[in-house]
Amino acid sequence: MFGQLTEKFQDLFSRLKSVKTFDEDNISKAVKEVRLALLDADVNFSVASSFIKKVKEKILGEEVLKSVSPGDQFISIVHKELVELMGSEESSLHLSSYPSVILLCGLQGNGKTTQAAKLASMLSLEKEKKPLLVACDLQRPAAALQLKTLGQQINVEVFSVEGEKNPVKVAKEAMKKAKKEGFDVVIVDTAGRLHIDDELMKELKKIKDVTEPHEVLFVASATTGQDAVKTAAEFDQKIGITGSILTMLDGNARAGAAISIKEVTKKPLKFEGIGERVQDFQVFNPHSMADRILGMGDVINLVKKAQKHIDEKESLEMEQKMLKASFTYDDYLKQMSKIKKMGSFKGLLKMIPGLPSLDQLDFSDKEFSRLEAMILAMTKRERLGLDELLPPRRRRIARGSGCSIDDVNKMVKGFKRLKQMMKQMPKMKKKFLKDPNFMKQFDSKK
Ligand SMILES: Nc1nc2c(ncn2[C@@H]2O[C@H](COP(=O)(O)OP(=O)(O)OP(=O)(O)O)[C@@H](O)[C@H]2O)c(=O)[nH]1
Ligand SMILES: [Mg+2]
Repeated sequence: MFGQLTEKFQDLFSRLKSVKTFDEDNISKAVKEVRLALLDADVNFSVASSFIKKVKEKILGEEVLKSVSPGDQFISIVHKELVELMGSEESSLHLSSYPSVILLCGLQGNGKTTQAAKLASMLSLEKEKKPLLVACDLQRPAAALQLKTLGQQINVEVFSVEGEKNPVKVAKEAMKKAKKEGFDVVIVDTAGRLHIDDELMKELKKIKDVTEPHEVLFVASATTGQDAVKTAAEFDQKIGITGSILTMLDGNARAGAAISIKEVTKKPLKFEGIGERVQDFQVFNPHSMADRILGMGDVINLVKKAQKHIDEKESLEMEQKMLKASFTYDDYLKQMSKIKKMGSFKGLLKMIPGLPSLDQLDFSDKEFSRLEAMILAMTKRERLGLDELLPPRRRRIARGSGCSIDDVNKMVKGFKRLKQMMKQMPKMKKKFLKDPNFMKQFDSKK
């Protein structure tokens, strides 16, 4: 995600592994590297300076723990400080009276209209709210149509007034409609400009006055780094924002905005856009962001994604099975079918860098049918792992499922790998925090 910055951190961390003790000199050098890496990633200058000052103070003030190496302590302090800088915890939406209003603002092309739809979709699917999308961008003739198309996709009503030139009037009408028809949340999409101008600000202020929003979210593109942060601060001064949404994190993103926007505006980052599709949207989590910046993968969002598809009771049962090492072929089939529903398994695993290449576990519909046929061709005892799958049994399974012996061997291998990987999952992140090279050992086992 943050390419170069993450590489620089990883490089520094692996060099710090060999440091036996910290002294003023090597701490200063390490901290200087962090500072340069942050500035290169377009982090606000004063944010970067005060960040490294804090890191240095913490390292010098930290009790020397015998059990933890200096390098590990350094990584853990940088991680902790990054999390704190980005707000420590997830920040929820303040939605109170009915209807609650969310006003989206920001410069042109940063993703306001798309995030309006993403937010509406999240609120209706996950929070069971009834949102109304409002087209207050009357600058671009196609803007209302864009919102309507998105609304149709997600089954959310879009309010617009054909031929109306004044967005304030549209906003007023929308509020009337929302109150009358019992909408829970009103999400107002507004016009963007290339640069901040007075006219835009006046218009936004008026829309804000008539809608009295609970949330005014500034939509910033992560590709613009510090510029986005400066613009956010100006919007905050002139309009008053309650938080930000960071978009385009899937592309050539720079970490600058993610790291500094909260510190500069003193308003939390609430959501992040990670792609063009409506579902490419998630709550901003400072821990997950710090993990991604430092190259520790995105275990938090991986688990969240998985949980959306696997109900809690089932996942708890599965976890207990893992702990007891009683994971069976039946469970394997169940898991594979869930994983399949989650989308590309490979894509999900990419969130955890350094994880073994699990190409064998990435499968097409046809491969999944074969897997199902093979497991169904096994006896009950075999599926429970009570009978070892020796060659004669494997040949029988191959015949019974119409697959080759090679397929059966691959299936058994895949099962064993998943079983082992799942057992290690909770430990992985902990280990990784201590040793960035930890994951590399798996690569060599390919
Ligand atoms: N890759 C990527 N593209 C995104 C994301 N969010 C939005 N887009 C795309 O970015 C382009 C601009 O998004 P819009 O939502 O139209 O931006 P806007 O701020 O409403 O633009 P204006 O109305 O012109 O001010 C569209 O092509 C979106 O599909 C994201 O998180 N990642
Ligand atoms: Mg728009």
